[in-house]
Amino acid sequence: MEAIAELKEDHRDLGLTDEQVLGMYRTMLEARRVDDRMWALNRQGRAPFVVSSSGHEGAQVASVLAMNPDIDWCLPYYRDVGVVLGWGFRPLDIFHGVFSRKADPTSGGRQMPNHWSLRERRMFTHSSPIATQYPHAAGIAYAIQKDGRPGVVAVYGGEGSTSEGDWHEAMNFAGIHRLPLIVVIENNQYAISVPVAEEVAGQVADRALGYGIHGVAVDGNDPLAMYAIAREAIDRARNGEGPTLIEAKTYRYYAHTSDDDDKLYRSREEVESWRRRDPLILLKQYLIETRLLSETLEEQMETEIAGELEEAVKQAEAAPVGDDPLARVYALPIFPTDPVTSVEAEPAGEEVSIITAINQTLHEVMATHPEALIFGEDVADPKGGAFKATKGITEAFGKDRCFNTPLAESLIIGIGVGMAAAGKIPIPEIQFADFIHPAFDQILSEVARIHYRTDGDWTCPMVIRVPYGGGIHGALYHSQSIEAFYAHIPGLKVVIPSTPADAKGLLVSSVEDPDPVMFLEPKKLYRLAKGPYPAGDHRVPLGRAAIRRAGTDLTIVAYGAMSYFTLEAADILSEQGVSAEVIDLRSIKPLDWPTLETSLAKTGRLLIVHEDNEFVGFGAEIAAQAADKAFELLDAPVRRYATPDVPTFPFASELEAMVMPNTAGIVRHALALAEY
Ligand SMILES: Cc1ncc(C[n+]2csc(CCOP(=O)(O)OP(=O)(O)O)c2C)c(N)n1
Repeated sequence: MEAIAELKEDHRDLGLTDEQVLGMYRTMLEARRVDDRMWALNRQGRAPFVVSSSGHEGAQVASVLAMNPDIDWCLPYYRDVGVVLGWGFRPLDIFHGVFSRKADPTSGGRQMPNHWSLRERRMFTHSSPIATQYPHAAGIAYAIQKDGRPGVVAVYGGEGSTSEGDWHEAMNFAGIHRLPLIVVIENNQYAISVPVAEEVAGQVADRALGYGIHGVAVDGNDPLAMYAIAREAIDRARNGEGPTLIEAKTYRYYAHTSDDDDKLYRSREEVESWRRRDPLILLKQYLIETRLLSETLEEQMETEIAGELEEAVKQAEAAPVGDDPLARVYALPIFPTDPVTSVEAEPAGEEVSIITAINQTLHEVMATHPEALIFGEDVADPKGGAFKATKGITEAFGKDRCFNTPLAESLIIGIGVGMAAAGKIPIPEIQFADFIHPAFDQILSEVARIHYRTDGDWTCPMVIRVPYGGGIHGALYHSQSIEAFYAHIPGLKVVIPSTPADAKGLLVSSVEDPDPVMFLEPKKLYRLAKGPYPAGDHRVPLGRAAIRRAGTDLTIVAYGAMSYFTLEAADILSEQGVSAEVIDLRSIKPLDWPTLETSLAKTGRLLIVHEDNEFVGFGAEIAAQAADKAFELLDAPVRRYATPDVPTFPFASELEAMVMPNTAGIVRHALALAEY
């Protein structure tokens, strides 16, 4: 049997008092007992799912001890019982999560256990997809660094998470900006069953080199060595010397979760050999040798903890569950009720294009909202964006408030999440809708769900500007429509302007909205659609459609570029004796159903036009609602005119014209429907 290795450091040399090192031991012991208790509850059938932490306590508690929970930020991952106890969680808080009770400060019972968050202590919420937390941490670190706020950010994860793109993108960004960030990787040798050798070539800590940041590997089972390294890293971050990657080599003693059988992939001998290096035993040995821990004191700690856990379990198990799973999807739910019944009057203003309107509005928003930040690929001056939407903003507001990001869409959205957590209003630009897909996980799993999954504790205000759509000879990868993907996601609002005035009004409303908004810009109209730019205060409420033209024979619903072409078509239709009412949705989520229904009551016929593919396009939702809610108002079938089931769009303009909906096609479909 191997001898128990001794700890290499002396706590006094590290500036730790006797009380601090004893306190560290107590928190580690508490973490171990919490974990034991969770497993016991699981085996008794009282806790449905348990994530294990035993073995990691040294790395966890020691790193937190080196931080200041009164000013710093913490992003733990699911294995971090020791981190959250060190940060201020009570065992009761943890058990409220284990029993998924309303009082669970993390999510009110909405997330699985161990997905902690504590807003008043700057512990940011995390989810289950591995590695999404790293860009969040980088975004928080960026916000506090540029504001000159005190504090550093610590983010935690396993070695498996260092294989994910989000990890690499965040490390890259942290290195570029020398962020006050500590990335603690708890390398427990396995990502579920996959050994580290199949996950990483070489050593995790060495990966830091490629990002120009400091990287260090440490024995994570030696709490004093871990403390020393964490202390150094935090001092470095506080002194403006940039981020550190700490690889804490450790081991988990139990299976990955209560659903895992680790006997399939680890020998008992291997587990035993690591148990001989148990951080709890190592520190206990040290405390006995330094005469800080007596048998009596240890017994006293064990008894105290046992009593506390007994009480916590009793209280948590008896606590009520949440009662409204439909609530708090949005910070500001919008349910349109008053129908628009007349054509919207054009506001007064200088005639501009949509792209100019967006640019001017961004200037105004940056001036009126000092917390607004603009970032993305090529957005900074001198280029000012691929389409010039952000031209002049870096010059006017500085490179901290309008800056280029690396070419990494998931990072762009992920840092936005962190910035929003730190009180900013992020306005990221995705250069083309076609390239937003790498960010889908950040938008779906993070941006859209943060409010719901924290039971309303955190919000994620963000305006994601995305040029989209065809008709610009952009081929398959510069023409896509993406609104249906995002309209499908609870927690998001989705708006699409088609006039310069709406571009301003919707953008201002989106920036002021506490929820995340997808702001989709029909790039075909950027320079084609011209109209007045209302000076001063101008808002278009989210969830309010516009009637662009009144009519009696049929209702044509469109948005984006198709609103523009539908108006052209309506002129032609009127020459042919057909009176079309044209509704420009502007918001597709929330959807202004009352305005549609009121129009249908008048016309009895509905044609939906969009340039996205017809199959499962947004028109399918409108058609379904019409069938469901307005069946008696209809005199004809609901018809859709959209792109057939082909990737949008071929490069050859002749081919593009054959598939993309256009004015003549709208006229054709409208005539057929009017004659039905
Ligand atoms: C993106 C994603 N892929 C797969 C999973 C399923 N999964 C959950 S934990 C895990 C292993 C994580 O390993 P590591 O990062 O080393 O952390 P550890 O659990 O070992 O502490 C996997 C594959 C997930 N949650 N998210």
